[in-house]
Amino acid sequence: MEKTFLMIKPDGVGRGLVGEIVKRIENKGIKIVGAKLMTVSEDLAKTHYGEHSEKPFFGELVDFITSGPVFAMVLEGENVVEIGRTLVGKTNPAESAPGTIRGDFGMTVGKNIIHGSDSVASAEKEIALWFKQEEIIDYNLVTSTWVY
Ligand code: RTP
Ligand code: MG
Repeated sequence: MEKTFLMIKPDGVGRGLVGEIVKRIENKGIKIVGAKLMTVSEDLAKTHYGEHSEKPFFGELVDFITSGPVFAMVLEGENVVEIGRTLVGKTNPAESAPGTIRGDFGMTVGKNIIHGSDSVASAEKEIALWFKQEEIIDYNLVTSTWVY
């Protein structure tokens, strides 16, 4: 089954939005198979956002993501990478539709509440970077019967 990586950024955790965001994920029918509150080292931040290392905002992005705890999650479900990005909304909250997490809670691109893997390949890389194998739990979610 497809997996993706979502991470509530320090602004989302600091504003007390973890429960609201987890509720949206559960309500959608997505299975949470890994979750942890954690601080992010500079190394981890730089590796995670490596594709942006030449961008002018890279330093700010690394400072931001290491500035407080994040809530990291591995999610599982059919087509969950694309569905996860749809729940998250567009990169810039100004372009994110109401009903999406960034559309409902974000104001600026620099503090946009949550990260979501942008492809199956990125999801695989990011899950391996952020989670140990034993932190990902295989179990049955009863509601799956009614979702698929
Ligand atoms: P993310 O990786 O965090 O899920 O965001 P994304 O795919 O929607 O957007 P991406 O292009 O990967 O950008 C990564 C993060 O960099 C920050 N950013 N700042 N100041 C700027 O113009 C700018 N552009 C991007 C955002 O916080 C974005 O989430
Ligand atoms: Mg991205």
